[in-house]
Amino acid sequence: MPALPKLYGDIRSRATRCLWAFYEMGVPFEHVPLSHGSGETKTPAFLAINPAGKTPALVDGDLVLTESLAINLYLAQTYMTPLWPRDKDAQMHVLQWTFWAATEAEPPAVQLAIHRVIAAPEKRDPAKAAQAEKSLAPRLDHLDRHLEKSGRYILGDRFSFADVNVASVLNFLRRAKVDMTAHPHADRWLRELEVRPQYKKAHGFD
Ligand SMILES: N[C@@H](CCC(=O)N[C@@H](CS)C(=O)NCC(=O)O)C(=O)O
Repeated sequence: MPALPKLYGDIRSRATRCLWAFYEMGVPFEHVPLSHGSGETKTPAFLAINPAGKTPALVDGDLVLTESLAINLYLAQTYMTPLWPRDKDAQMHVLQWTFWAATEAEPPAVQLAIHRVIAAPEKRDPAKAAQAEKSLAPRLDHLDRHLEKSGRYILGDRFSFADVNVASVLNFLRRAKVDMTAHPHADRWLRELEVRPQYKKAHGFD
């Protein structure tokens, strides 16, 4: 029997993005919950998998893959889930929104998360948090306007990897106390995704 795909990274890391993807697809996998804060990602054994010493990493047969959102795109295409559309244009829209998440949304989102949620209180810089929130606002406007038109999900009626990848980057907004009243469609969409059982399982909330 072929080995199961192996995902490295614990639930306090971006591995949650890939855990969520696995649970949504219902594909069996092996979870190796390495903790990035404890030196476990800097051992020779793990550095042989990801020389950058970061999680998540995926090993599937001969393939070794890093970058959380790329892992999700690989899973989507390899395991032929309904979350990966068959239509080429829709597939390109999943890529478009995934790149948007990585390049437009994630840099300010991570700054905001660090300075409002993740760092020890004495290490948080309120000015940096405010700057990140300001930078995020037009991006949230863009997503909000899109969701106003598209409807329930990013691709319209169908839940897809566009939703998983974008929401994975923005899912801490409520914890960071971002005021979402100017972004009601994005707010509604995030709240709906966060109550999915697969989302809760990936984040250890179940
Ligand atoms: N762009 C990468 C970021 C990976 C990353 O920074 N992972 C963090 C955990 S969320 C990590 O392993 N940090 C350990 C370190 O930087 O040494 C991805 O999306 O996978």
